[in-house]
Amino acid sequence: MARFRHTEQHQRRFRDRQHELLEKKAGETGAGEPAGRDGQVISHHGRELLVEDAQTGETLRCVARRTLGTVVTGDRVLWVEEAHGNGAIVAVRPRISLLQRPDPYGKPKSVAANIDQVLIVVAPRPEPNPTLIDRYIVATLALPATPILVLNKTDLPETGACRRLLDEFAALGIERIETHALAERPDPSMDDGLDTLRARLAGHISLLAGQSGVGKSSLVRQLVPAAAPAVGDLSDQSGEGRHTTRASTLYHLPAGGDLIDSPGVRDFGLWQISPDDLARGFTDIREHADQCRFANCKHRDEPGCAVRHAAEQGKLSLRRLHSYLSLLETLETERR
Ligand SMILES: Nc1nc2c(ncn2[C@@H]2O[C@H](COP(=O)(O)OP(=O)(O)OP(=O)(O)O)[C@@H](O)[C@H]2O)c(=O)[nH]1
Ligand SMILES: [Mg+2]
Ligand SMILES: [Zn+2]
Repeated sequence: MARFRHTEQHQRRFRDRQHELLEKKAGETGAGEPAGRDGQVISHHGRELLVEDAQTGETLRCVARRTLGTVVTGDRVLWVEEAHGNGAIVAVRPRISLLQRPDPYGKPKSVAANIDQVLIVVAPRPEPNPTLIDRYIVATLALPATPILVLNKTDLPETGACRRLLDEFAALGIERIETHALAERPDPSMDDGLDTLRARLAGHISLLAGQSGVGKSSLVRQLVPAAAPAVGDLSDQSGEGRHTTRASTLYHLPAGGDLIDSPGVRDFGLWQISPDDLARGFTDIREHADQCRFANCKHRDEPGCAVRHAAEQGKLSLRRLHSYLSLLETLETERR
């Protein structure tokens, strides 16, 4: 079978067709095809999607028409029924945001759509990776969305060291919330931080992001009482009692808003980030850059560099500066 090629003309035609479908009211027909019903993608795993019908709240498995491109958890869609009770997504509503990262082959991989907050979850164990946090912050601000740092597993003795590590992000003005996500608390008087988190999540569409094992799914279980792995859930459970999340899944919060759990990452690369986007994620560096001798100072080895001077004096984290320089270098190589 000849592979279907998406020429410019084709893509334009499909965009027009999508537009036409979106303009129609549900149930109306056009060109022999039902306009589709409104829904929200609540889980995706590869090409398999779970869609929640906007009216009935029922979920069904769907595939997306190939011509639509990427369809991802959080997307608002129009779908039609197909044989065997499955569905097909025929149109995707315009998004407010789409978080993407490069896959190992350098192609964009979509994480979630329409989010306005990213909870960057870290824990004393597994050991945090500060440059991963740097990149999450840059990608979140570029969406644009609000990053929030969540320090989970505050019951563990290494919490103090973890707190100190996160202090270098304080200069960015990013909120930090400390949580404990297990039902049994070692000390019942200890604040589990969940009420603070609930208040921040209400009315927003938030993504839980971070390394595997930091407690993202455990937080979901505390925040969404009805979140026990739903029937038809696309996630899968690995052996040995570990429940590594395999699919991004959206949950409705009791106080309004949605929370998306995503599979843990080992790494998070930046996708289509400009040097300006990068600078926005490093305001701690930008703060000193005004005083550099040269307006176009790159803070590498220029004389009179106020940024390096600040780092040497301990007014700026040297690790953050190195991270910024290395990310900038990667961006510049990619753009060449
Ligand atoms: N001590 C302690 N353990 C926790 C806490 N929260 C979660 N855990 C444990 O940490 C382990 C990993 O938790 P998960 O919620 O599956 O982590 P995750 O971030 O969803 O991991 P992935 O799905 O692989 O990305 C489990 O054994 C949890 O019981 C906490 O606050 N304190
Ligand atoms: Mg998980
Ligand atoms: Zn400089």
